[in-house]
Amino acid sequence: MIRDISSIRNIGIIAHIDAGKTTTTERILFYAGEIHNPGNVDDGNTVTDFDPEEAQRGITIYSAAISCSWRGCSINIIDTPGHVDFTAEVQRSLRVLDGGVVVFSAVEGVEAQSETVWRQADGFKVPRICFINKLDRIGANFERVVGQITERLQGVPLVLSIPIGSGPATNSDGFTGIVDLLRMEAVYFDKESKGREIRREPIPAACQDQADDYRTQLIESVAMLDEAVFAVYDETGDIPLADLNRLIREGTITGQFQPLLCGASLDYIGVQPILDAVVDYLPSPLDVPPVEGRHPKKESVEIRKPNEDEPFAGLVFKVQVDEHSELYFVRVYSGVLKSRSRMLNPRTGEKELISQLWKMQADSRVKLDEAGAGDIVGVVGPKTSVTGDTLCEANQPILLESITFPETVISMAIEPETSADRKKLEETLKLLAKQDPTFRAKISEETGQTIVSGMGELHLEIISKRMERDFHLKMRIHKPRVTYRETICKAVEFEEVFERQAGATSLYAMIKLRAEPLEGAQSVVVENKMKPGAFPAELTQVLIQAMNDESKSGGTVGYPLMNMKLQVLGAGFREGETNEIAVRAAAASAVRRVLDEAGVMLLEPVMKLEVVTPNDFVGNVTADLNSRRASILNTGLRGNLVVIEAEVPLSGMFGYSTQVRSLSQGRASYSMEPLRFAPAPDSVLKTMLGE
Ligand SMILES: Nc1nc2c(ncn2[C@@H]2O[C@H](COP(=O)(O)OP(=O)(O)OP(=O)(O)O)[C@@H](O)[C@H]2O)c(=O)[nH]1
Ligand SMILES: [Mg+2]
Repeated sequence: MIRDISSIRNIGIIAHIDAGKTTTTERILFYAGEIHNPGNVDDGNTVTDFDPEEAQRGITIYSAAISCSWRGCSINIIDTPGHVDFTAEVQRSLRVLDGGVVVFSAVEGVEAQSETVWRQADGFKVPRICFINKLDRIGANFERVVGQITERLQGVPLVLSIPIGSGPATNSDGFTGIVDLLRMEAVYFDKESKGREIRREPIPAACQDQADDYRTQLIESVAMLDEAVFAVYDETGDIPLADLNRLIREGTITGQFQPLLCGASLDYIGVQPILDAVVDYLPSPLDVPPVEGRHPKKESVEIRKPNEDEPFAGLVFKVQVDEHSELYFVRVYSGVLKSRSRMLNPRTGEKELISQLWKMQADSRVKLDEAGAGDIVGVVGPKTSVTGDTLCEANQPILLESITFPETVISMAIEPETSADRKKLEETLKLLAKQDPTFRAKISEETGQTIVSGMGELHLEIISKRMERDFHLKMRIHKPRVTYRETICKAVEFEEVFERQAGATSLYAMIKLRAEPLEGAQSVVVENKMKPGAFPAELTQVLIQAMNDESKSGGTVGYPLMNMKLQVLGAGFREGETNEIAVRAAAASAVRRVLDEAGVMLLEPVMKLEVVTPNDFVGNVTADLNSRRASILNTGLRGNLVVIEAEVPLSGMFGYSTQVRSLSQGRASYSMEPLRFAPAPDSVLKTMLGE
């Protein structure tokens, strides 16, 4: 079967919470003919928010990958969550996507999380189009949002449509349709057919001047991209539609601008133009650079082109788990993935069974025999792979860059109510961790309790609900707490000698070690600084591995170590006495000695916080923030609301959502994301050490 890779689009819908991603996705699936009755987030019946917890809360928690087709293109859409606790879902989606649709609310404009996802998309070099949604709401302001995209995001919006009216359609000047600046026509979406019937009419007089201005801007920005076209424009004052479309595509894919559309998805206005823009302007897998990785054994750079004749390489970007099944979402970068085959996971060295392949659609799955380069499919069969793993052909291995996830910032203790549930809890935690790379679980050595950690209060709440609902576990759940980190206070250098007599054999190993604080390192960096040949190669490997293992087991009060570097400067060897056991023992005591001699400091997660409030409540909000050890960085205006930007230790922010509502009669909103780890007040460590 020959597939046309140029007609594939892998796109993600990304935005701040509540901008309308899921609503827009639902409408897209409706127009693409995948569903007959579009659902609504508020009724809890949309395709992509299918999880009961999502339906009930009206928010997206898990990104969902769904396929549909439009004008001969096969589109894989990932609807992502906007809540900051689930940012990792966005991150891993962006990693495997070729293009994005960024949704903005016409009322709230560019919000904190819009900035985060925009920056992430910049990081992955994902070309994108913008959609200004909710133009039917009171307070909608199209031009303000276009301005914010330029100023706050340093974006270059290329406006392709402008709204006709603004605010509720019941007002005389309400939002009723859009002006298509490519064809210079007004476009209206018939309500009866839920927007399926489209009427094109002359531009209303009230919008004509504005439309002319935007059209001129559009033509000028596009004409700049091509000399020949610019000459035509210079002579005739216009550009033919075909040239316009070709150049918009080029400029979008190379990141020179972002086509911008507008509408109101809830009211079925302006959604088909998004689909057209996805097809016309966003890249196919052929338009993005070939994927790069390295040979798992040789360190050489390997490249795989999006071509079915290349060896197969794919990336697992999501694992969906329930009690009975595991579905692996794989982006195929090159070659062909066949069902009933075996593929190598180069990280573990194990071969994984590919027993079934599924195309995920709105309310069904279609079984496939194979999936080709450029596609996204669900795979059943693998057992040990995790998110971020590569799958490839065993005789032509490649290790793609994995996906890195932020450190957890909050944890809580849980205990099963009956001891019969203990084993089940262990299995459930394993499954959940497999699905969610920002979720961790471990048993506390002091109390024997299970400690789970994650990205925020909502994250942990959702996980405990899932354990009860899907896995039928009954648990006692303790209050969430901040997860601290430990680091060392100063640099130290010493020789650690391990010597032991065990019966007739004696063991010996010596390590010369230097440890120093290292700002900005997420974990402990271990470096081998020994001269080649100074110590046997296999034992050097054991030594470095043992250093890594030991530093993962935690610092003086048991929190993970970070921001430090360990350098092995030398090692002592005695024939017949220095073996693996001796080296490991020496490494373990050397790391403990580092902590003793350098002293440990406790680090706490500090969050970036943005509170948006009506002016009346600024005093309340600020006073409260000060009592939470916040430092306020900036106070500015966004429309008629005040935006307060601050940095604040997470430990003071539990229960903030309730508090901020009561301080502002429910009018203020906020968003918060992990920023960095910073030294915690001395008193916190003293309390932990019982001093
Ligand atoms: N008035 C109006 N409301 C809208 C529009 N689009 C979405 N909404 C409403 O906005 C709310 C949020 O919509 P969602 O589609 O869930 O937003 P989301 O971006 O998917 O939200 P998260 O996934 O939780 O980040 C819902 O109550 C929608 O009904 C629109 O065009 N106009
Ligand atoms: Mg959503």
